[in-house]
Amino acid sequence: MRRISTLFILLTTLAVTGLAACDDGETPSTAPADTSDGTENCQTYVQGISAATPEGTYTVAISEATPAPPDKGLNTLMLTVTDAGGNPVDGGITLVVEPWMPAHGHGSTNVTATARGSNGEWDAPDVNLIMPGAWEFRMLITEDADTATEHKAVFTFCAEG
Ligand SMILES: [Cu+2]
Repeated sequence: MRRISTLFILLTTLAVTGLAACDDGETPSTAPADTSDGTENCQTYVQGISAATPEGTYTVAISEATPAPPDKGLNTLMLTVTDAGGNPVDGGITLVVEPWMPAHGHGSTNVTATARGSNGEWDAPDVNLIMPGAWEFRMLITEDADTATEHKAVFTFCAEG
């Protein structure tokens, strides 16, 4: 019983902390109920924020986001991909952005990014966050030479709606 109570308090604390982290000045209590799940993982968006795939094979940075921070509706991202040595990756891979809402177990539409051809820059337009709440931005990289292996880097942002 004591163990259950402790777990409950811990989870409650995490939820409150998550909401506070997503607060952009608006009153959290006015947020719809469906934004209260999964928000504990939300990151604060800053230009250039980056995430690495396991083993650091690739690092994906969000060099530009429109709107910034990402929000409900259509989001356009300019991504920068580098390899383990920090070198820009301009080809030889397929980069797909999968929006995913872990609290509800659904996505929206995957977006295949287009390489600009220099500086490791890739465009991912129209990443559609169809509802407010916590969204994972899953960066799925497969190499042309090994399409069976998926390298995944993940950001999580709260869409305020
Ligand atoms: Cu949802």
